[in-house]
Amino acid sequence: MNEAHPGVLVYHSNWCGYCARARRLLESKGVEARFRDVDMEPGARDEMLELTGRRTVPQIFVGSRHIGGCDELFELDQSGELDRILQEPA
Ligand SMILES: N[C@@H](CCC(=O)N[C@@H](CS)C(=O)NCC(=O)O)C(=O)O
Repeated sequence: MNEAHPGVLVYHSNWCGYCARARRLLESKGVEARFRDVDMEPGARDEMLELTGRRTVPQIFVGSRHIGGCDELFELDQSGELDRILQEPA
């Protein structure tokens, strides 16, 4: 992904298997995501809850679009939609 495409932001925690799975999928696509650790970064968990209404990690954003968690990321990938979203102009 380059500067012309939307940035990817992942709220995550280090001990979370779903987070690792989501991260591997994004890495396999060459996506350089930013990560916010909800356990280590003050305010990150509250921020995630406020933005998504959800308490589980990961929560994934492509630009301002809330993708959801790991399962939703994989569903989007299987339908081919994820690649399209990642290619949208920023
Ligand atoms: N179906 C969700 C599962 C996510 C999930 O269960 N995450 C765990 C950590 S691996 C979690 O946040 N647990 C805390 C909680 O349930 O409050 C996804 O695909 O993202």
